[in-house]
Amino acid sequence: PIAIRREDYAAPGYWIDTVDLTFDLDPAKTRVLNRMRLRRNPDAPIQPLRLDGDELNLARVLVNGQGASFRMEGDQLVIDGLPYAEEGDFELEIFTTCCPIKNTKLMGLFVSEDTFFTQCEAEGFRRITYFLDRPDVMSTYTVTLRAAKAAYPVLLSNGNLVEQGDLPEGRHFAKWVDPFRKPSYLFALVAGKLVAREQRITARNGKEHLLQVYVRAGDLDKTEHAMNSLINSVLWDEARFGLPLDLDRFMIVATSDFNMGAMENKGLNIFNTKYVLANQATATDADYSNIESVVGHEYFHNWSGDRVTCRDWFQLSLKEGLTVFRDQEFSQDLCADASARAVKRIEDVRVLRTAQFPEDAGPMAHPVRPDSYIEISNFYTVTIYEKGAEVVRMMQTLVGRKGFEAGITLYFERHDGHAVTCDDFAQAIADANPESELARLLPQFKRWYSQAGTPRLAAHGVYDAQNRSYTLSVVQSCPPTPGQPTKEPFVIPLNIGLLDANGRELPIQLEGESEVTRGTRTVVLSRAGEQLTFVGLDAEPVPSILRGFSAPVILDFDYTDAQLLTLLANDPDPFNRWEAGQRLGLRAALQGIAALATDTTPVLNDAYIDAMRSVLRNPQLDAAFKELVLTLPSETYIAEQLDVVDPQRVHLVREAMRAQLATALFADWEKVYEENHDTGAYTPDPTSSGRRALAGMALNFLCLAARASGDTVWPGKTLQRFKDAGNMTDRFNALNALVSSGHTLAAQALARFHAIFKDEALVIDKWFSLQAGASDRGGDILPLVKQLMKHPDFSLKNPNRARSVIFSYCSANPGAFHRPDAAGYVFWSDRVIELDAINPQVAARLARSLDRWSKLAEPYRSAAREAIARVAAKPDLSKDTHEVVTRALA
Ligand code: DPP
Ligand code: ZN
Repeated sequence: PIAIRREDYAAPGYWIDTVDLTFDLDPAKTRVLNRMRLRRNPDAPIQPLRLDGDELNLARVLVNGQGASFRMEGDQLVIDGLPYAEEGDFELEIFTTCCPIKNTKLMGLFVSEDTFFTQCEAEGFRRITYFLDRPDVMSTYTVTLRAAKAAYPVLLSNGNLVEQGDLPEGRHFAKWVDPFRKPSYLFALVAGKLVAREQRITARNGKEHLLQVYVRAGDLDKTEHAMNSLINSVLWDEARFGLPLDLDRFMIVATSDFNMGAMENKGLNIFNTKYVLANQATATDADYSNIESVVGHEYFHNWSGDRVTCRDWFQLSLKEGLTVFRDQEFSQDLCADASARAVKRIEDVRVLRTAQFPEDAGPMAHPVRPDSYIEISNFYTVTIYEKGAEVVRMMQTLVGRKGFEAGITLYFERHDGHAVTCDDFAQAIADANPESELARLLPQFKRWYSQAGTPRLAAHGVYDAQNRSYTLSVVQSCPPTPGQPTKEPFVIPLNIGLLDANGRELPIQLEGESEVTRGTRTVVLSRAGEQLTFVGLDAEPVPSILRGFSAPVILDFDYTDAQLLTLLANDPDPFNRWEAGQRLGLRAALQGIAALATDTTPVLNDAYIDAMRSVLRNPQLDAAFKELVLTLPSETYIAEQLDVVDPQRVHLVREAMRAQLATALFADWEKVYEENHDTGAYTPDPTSSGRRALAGMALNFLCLAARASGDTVWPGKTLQRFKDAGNMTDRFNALNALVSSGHTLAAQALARFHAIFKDEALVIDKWFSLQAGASDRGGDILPLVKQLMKHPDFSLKNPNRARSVIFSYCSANPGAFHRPDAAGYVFWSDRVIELDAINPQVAARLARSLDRWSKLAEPYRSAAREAIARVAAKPDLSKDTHEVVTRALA
């Protein structure tokens, strides 16, 4: 396979102005007639037309109605001797067939539960017809769908329905016209037996729109939350950024077979059922919150993605980073108070640090705007999405919220209807704010797009009693990443506050400044090393640095335990308050690991336990925030802080810490449970979901403590809770408490859970995932995972189901996966190879589980390498998996 390089970008030799597609839908043989009007791009060299195709059967090619001479070069259809520009545009007609029922890759046209769906991003349209399948070729689409009426009563495509009717032999048709020009990756069709929840809304500008959420019959009762999220999204984008819905009709359709979370096809978003279906009996609070984010995300793409798209796939973060930022802001703006907003921010940062930081430190590290790829599907990553969103967030910090809104307005004014670059975006934000630090430092700021790796800030403070000043030295660095041995300094907006020893916020005055400010100050770092001197200080302050996580960096500061306890108890910035607790927990874990603690050694000191008790008892803090503070850093996050990782040791120490928290705070957990477990009639709002989360955590610790003490009261109560729960969150938390404490009652609860929900695929995914992700005790999880794969409900072909078992084990359960006997790695390589033959995208994702193999201690390291090499040696590996494993071994 060859690498595609960003620097090789060239505009296409032809433009495709209109596309007229006619589908005769049949699962075994779908016929596709594609009539296009093309013209030469006068700005490109004269060249043959090369159309992309993949797994198509070609029947006919006509140019202006005449048979044309063409040839195949690999997967490309090449046509020479086409009319030149001066002869005007020309018509190209291509007739192909494909086989949707055999399409297990779920790219292009596929069948899921007797319904046709498409997925075209990034390069799936070429599996439907020959095309210039690249995002800078934008066309107007007319689509006619023809199918058997009884089997496929609903026929959908992008845009507006202009005609429909019956055909002979029980068939019918529908014709759709999308008024907006779009790249091929935004094309979609759906055909099958579906029902819709509908809602008409009037936007702020008075225009009426029809919103529809299509699902299978029987699932309509699970669409209310998705619909409400969609309505909120429409209203929010108009209110916050002045971006209205531009279509008469906006449709969401759910499918249970989907590689991604969802897809923003113009006017016809296709969703994984996981991000649509919810009612209180089947979905948890986390599901509700994810649905809100993903519905928002795909809707916001209508502007940041569809109206303005990417010139090439290297610019993917142009739409994804921006749209993640927008969905994060949306979810925060829906929060009723500052505490709920902070909780959302902490959750977002936690994802970044546990998933993106390791990516940035591993073999797949790439800049937010990559320079090359073999398979673009591998670059739908946390770097492009979450780090990309942080880059946008830093721009907002640098220009202010109003300035940022002006920048967004300018961006859409300039680029509406075009395929553009990350540079275009940054330029628009800067140009709308000519006096800002962003404008002043723009070329340097854009290193966030070009340099991979997580920057590190080493900060150190010195108090000068004589001058009543405090000098903070900050040195930034960034480690080498593949292909980038050295890095230049980044522009880093650093939010800082200072507290006195009693935890009160101090006024801030930098040396040489006349003004004194209160609260948080944003300082913009741009040099490798800088010194910040704060004056007017009667004693050494406790610095609260990187408030709100103002930049995606690692901050090293030699805090004393006492300083961290002060921040944990007092910092007015909730993010840093949480962070202080995480630092204390991490410190204890690292000490325990270095000291080779056993599972009965106390790892947490009294000060830490007391601080956690104070947090739990603090009436000023919300339950959701308490739950975050009391959650220890994950095994993955702890492992990232080590040069050499023994995953079993990390697991042992973290489990010991959990056991200690359970026992030492037993009385508090009882009280917390009593106070929080009754949240009344179910609503998924942040306050009541926070209380459910904290009650669930309490139950978990109570069952864990019971395991140590032999108490049977709390496990019994937990089982009862499991049976009586009025919503899935409480039910699942109770089940989880029994399973994760390894209690004998877990077995009957699991059996009951399966029996109740056997017809709810998304709930059965949870059932699988909980077991495959459970805490390992003596190597018991791998045999269980193998058993689960033999369960009649298991299927490797359904991505959600495969993820629920295999990914929950290989990617989300390090203590069970990294076995001294290497059996976890052997299992992994077998599954990667097996999946690769079915669905390369899912296989390549699984292949990423061993990204960090080179950090492992022996015997894990050699065994992991051997497993990767075994996959790499397999002939006929997909481009997707090949790229991941060869990079891992490089
Ligand atoms: N469907 C994916 C997303 O919305 C890719 N565009 O992020
Ligand atoms: Zn997206």
